[in-house]
Amino acid sequence: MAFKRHVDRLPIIPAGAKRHNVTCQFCIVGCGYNAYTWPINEQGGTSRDENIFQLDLTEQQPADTDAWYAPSMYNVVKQNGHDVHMVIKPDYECVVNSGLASARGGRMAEMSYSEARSTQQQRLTDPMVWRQGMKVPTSWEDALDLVAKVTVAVIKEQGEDGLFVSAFDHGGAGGGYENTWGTGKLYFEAMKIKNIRIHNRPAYNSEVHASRDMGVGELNNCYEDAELADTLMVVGANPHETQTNYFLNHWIPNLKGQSMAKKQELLSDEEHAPARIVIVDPRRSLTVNACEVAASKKNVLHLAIQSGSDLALLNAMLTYAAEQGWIDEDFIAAHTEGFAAARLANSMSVEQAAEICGVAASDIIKATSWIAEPKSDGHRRRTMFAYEKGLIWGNDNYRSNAAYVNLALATGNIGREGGGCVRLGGHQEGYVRPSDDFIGRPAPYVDKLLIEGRGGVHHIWGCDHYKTTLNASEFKRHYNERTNKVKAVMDSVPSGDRDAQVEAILGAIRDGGLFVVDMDIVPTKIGEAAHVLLPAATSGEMNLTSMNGERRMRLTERYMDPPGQAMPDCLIAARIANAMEATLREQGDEAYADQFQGFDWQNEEGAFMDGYHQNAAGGEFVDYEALRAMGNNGFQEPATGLEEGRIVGSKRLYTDGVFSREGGKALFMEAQWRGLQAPGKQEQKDNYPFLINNGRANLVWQSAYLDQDNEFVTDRWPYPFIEMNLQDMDELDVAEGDLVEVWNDAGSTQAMVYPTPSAKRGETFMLFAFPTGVQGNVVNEGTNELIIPNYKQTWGNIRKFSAKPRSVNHLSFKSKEYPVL
Ligand code: MGD
Ligand code: F3S
Repeated sequence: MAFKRHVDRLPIIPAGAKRHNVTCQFCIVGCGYNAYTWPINEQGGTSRDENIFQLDLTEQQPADTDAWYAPSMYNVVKQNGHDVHMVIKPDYECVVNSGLASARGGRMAEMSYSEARSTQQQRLTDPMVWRQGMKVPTSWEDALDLVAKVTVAVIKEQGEDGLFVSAFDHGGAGGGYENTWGTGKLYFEAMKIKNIRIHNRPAYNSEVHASRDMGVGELNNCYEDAELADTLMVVGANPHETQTNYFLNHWIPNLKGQSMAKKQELLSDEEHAPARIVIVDPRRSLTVNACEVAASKKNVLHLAIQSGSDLALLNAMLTYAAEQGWIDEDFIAAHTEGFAAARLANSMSVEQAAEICGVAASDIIKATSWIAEPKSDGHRRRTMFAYEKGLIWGNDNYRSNAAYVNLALATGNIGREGGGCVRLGGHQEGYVRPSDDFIGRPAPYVDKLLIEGRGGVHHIWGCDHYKTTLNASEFKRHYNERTNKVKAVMDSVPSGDRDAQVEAILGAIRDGGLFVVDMDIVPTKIGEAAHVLLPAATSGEMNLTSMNGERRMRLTERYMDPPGQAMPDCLIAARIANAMEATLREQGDEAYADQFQGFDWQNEEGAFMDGYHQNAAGGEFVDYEALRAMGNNGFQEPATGLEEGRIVGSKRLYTDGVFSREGGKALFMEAQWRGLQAPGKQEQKDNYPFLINNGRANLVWQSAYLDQDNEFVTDRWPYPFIEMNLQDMDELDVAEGDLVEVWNDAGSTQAMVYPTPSAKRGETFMLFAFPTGVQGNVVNEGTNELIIPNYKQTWGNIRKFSAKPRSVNHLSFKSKEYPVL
C-alpha cells in the first residue's frame, strides 16, 4: 500500500507572495529552493496576473513545468506571529539542481513546525530543566543560570578539561557559519576545551587528514567537472541515494552522453565520448544500477571488493599505471614531491591485489586503463575521483585516503577541468572557528573518556550519540548510569535554593555523575539523559549561511518563526557565555570573567560578521547584503573580490598547481597495505558469519531526527532494513519483513529483513543511525590512530525473533532496482 497524504486541494501561489532564497537544509549538494509565503486569507488564481508564475493555469502545463508543487512542499507556518501559507519548491534557476527536488529536500515544508497543520509537534519550544522526575519548561534565565553555575563550578574543581563538549561542525540545519562560530568562540577562544568531539565521531579531528596533509583540500573541484570527465571513479559512496541531485543533474547527463556539447565548447581540442564510471563498493548499490540504466553495462565497471580492501586495490592501480607509463610525469615533477618513495613503498601487483580484494586481475587492469590510459588522440584522460563513507568510515582511513589522492595526483587530475579528488560529503559545510591547534593530534577519544567516568559536565549541540556513535551499547550503559546519579540528587534538593542545588550536583559528579546540557531542535535519545534542554532554531527560522560540495556559499533567508522560545544556536552560545561571565563576576573572578566578553551579538548577522566576515579567507568581501544579491547560485569559496556589487569566487582550486602545503608542492604519501587495521576487526571477521555493512537510504535524513515525526518515512521504514542474500535467508529460516536480532561482541540491535537478490552470501547492509534499531550498537570501539571510527567493517550474528509484525504487513519488499535494458 502506498502512503497517501490525503490532500485534494492546494492553494495557488499568488502573484504577490514573498520569495525567499533557500538552500536545502539537508545534504552536501545544497540544492536551491525558494520559500514562498503569503497571508493566510489570500490565494492566487488561474489567470496570469493572479499567480506567481504569470501563466494561464487553466491551460494544461507540460510535464516538467515549474508551475507546480507537491503536497509535501506546502504548509501553514507562523511569520512574525501570524499564520501564513508557505510553499518551499525547488529553484529551476539554481545551477546545482536545475529545479530537481529530492525525497528529502522536497519535504522541507511538511517537516516544518506548524501548529495549524500539526507537523513537527515534537519540536522543543521552551528551555526545560529536570525537576522531580521529569523535564519541566522554564525561562531562559533560570535554565542559563543553572547551566552557568554548574559549568563554572566543575571548571573550578576540575579545570577546563572537566567540561566535555559534543558539537556540530557543519552547515545546513543545525550548523552554518553563524552557529559554528558561536560555539567555536565559546569553547576555543573564551575557553580552551580539549575534550570536545564532532557530531558524528568520537574526537575533534578531520575525516580526511591524509588529503590535507598532502596539501590537497578535500573539496577541490566543481560540479561541472562531473559533466566534463572522461571517466568518473567513485570509491565507497552511493551518490544516487546520498548526493542525489549532484548525481542526477551532473553525473547522469555525462553518462548518457548529454554533456557532449558542453565538452566540445569548453575542451574543444580533445576527443570526447560519453563518460564511463568505475564504482568500488563491496555491494551492488542503487548507484551501480542507476549508472547501468543511464550508460549501459559496458560503460560501468563495478569492483565488488572484499569489505575493507580498498587500500590494496588503489595501490595496485597506481603501481600498474606507473608501469604502463600512464602517469603525468611533467605534473609530478613540477608540482609534487615524494613520488618515487611512495611508489616504492606502496608497490602492489595486480595479482596480489586481486587476491586480497576478491576481484579479477583483469578488472583491476580495466579500471586502471579507464582512469589513466591516454585517449587515442594522445590527450591525458580526465578523471574525477570521488569518495565518501565507504572509504572514510572504512578500513585504515588515513592510508586509504592517501592512496586515493596519490592516484589522482599521479594521473595529473587535480586542478583541471573534468578532474578533482573530492570527498562527496554528507551535510553542507559551515566551518569557521578560532584555532583548535591546542587540542593536539591524536585528539582525545571523548566517548572513551566519558565511558571511563571522566569529566563533570557535558554540553551537547545537535548530536545524538545514542543513535550515531560507535560502541553505542556500552556508551549508553555508562552514560545512563552517570546521568542518573545527577538526576537523583536534583530530585532531592529544592531548585529554589540554587547554591544547595549546585552543591548537590557537584557531590554527584564527585561520585562519578555527569551533568548534561543538550541544545537541540527536537527531543533526542541522548536528550532523555540530559538535565537541561535548550531549544534551538533551525534553517529558515533564522538567517543561515553554508557552502556545498563545490564550495558554493549561499544565504538561506529566514522565512518563518522558530517555535516558542527557540533561538539560533549562536545566540544560545552567546547567552551561555554571558551567564558564565556574570557567574564569574559574582564570584569575584574578574580575570576569567573577562575572557567571556565579546558575545554581545543581538542576532545571527552579528555572529556572522564577527565570525566569517572577519576570519574566513575572503570573508571581508562577504556579508548578508552581498549574499542576498547572489541569490541561490551564490559564489564559490574562497571569495577573491567584489565586482559591481557581486562577489567573485573561485571555480576550482589548484588550477595554478600550487597546493596547500608550505612550498606549494603536493606530497605523495607512503601508505602500505596492512590488513584490517582497527583493533578487534579481524577477530570479529573470524568469529561471526555475517558482514554487517551499513549506511544511508534515500528517504531517511541522518538519524531520522525530523523523519521520526514524518509519516511518509515512518510508514515506509518502521524499522531499519537489513538487506540479505536469499540463500542466507533460507538457511536462517527468515522471510521478508521478519525482525531479526543482530549481535556480536560489542552489543546487539534489531532490524527488518529486506530480501536482496544482488546481496553476496554472508554480506548484509543495514540502515545506519535509525531510532528503532541502532546499528552503532554492534560497531566495536576500534578506530584508526587518529580516532576515526570504522563503522563499515563490522561482523555479527543474525537470528529471527519475530515474524513480520502488523506495522510491517503493508510494506513492499520488491527489488529497489530499475530493470537494465
Ligand atoms: P553510505 O551509505 O554511508 O553513503 O554518503 P555515502 O558515503 O555515499 O556508504 C556508501 C557506500 O559505502 C555503501 O554503498 C557501502 O556499501 C559502501 N562500503 C561499505 N564498506 C565499504 C568498503 O570497505 N569499501 C568501499 N569502497 N565501500 C564500502 C554518506 C553521506 O550521505 C553522509 S556522510 C551524510 S552526513 C549525508 N547523509 C545522508 C542521509 O542521511 N540520507 C541520505 N539519503 N543522504 C545522505 N547524504 C549524505
Ligand atoms: Fe536536499 Fe538536494 Fe540533498 S534536495 S537532500 S540538497 S540532493
